[in-house]
Amino acid sequence: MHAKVKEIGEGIKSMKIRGAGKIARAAAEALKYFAMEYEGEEAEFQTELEKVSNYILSTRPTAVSLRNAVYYVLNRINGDTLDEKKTSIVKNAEAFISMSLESVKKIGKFGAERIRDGSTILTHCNSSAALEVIIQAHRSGKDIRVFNTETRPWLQGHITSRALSKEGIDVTMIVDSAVRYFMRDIDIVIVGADTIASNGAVINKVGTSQVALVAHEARVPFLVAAETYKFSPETVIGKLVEIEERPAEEIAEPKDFPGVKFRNPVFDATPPDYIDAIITERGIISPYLAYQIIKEVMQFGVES
Ligand code: RUB
Repeated sequence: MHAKVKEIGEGIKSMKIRGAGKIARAAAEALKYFAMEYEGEEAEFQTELEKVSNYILSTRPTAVSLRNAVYYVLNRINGDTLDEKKTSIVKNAEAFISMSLESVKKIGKFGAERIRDGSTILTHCNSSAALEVIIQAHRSGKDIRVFNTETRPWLQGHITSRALSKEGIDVTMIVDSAVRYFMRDIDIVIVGADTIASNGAVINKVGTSQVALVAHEARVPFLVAAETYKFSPETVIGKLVEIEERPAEEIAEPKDFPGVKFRNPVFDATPPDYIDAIITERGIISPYLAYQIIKEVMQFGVES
């Protein structure tokens, strides 16, 4: 396997590179490096490209952004000669990466409009898109406070707390199970997404659906910040979103608990009924418009 591709693949598997947007951009970058540095035979290029793509696709199962990034690059390859194809892959990968980064900025801009001055925001896990909304609201001069969950077992909440504190935002970290206790102090919840299904269900870090349920009970608006490449064309053709289950060791040391079984699903699905809006780079939409987004933006560009 190509060294840089392997490094990126291992980075995604080990979660050194994590978050649906970052893994999508890393996937595009892996294909770019492969194309740039390919020195093999022209006749073997296609087979090698497929191997590399399949390897990248196998790194993590839940975030559709990873697959959408790979198909974005592959479906737009043009040219007849090897050099033309290689150049086209590099161009496509770069176009995906800049589109992705611009989308996050736009989401931040649109989402920040929804944050009222004086608000207390709750977020779960570590989402660059959700953070961008919060940070842009703060930078526009709004006086905000944030509560963020520590996010067991991987503690992505630590990354969130540090990032917000570095921005000078008033941030309080709480344990995941304290969400209902604090919901009375929260004005708005903002989270990210790994995948949005055609029925508008949002798949995000495990615990998101509990946060949504509690917000729904307390009538606190629940918003999702997600680029449109997190919408899943695969779900239109009947595929279910695979929920990644990670090793028990992330929860505790199993040998210290003889006879105890562990389960560690790391994502869950929040039904659209609990979601007030999804902030995309194309605007703020109802979760029930998911099918429309998939149809227009993704053009069902799925390899089935
Ligand atoms: C990360 C997670 C994030 C989404 C969105 O899970 O659930 O909320 O990926 O993130 P993990 P972003 O840590 O297991 O990858 O907005 O940065 O794409």
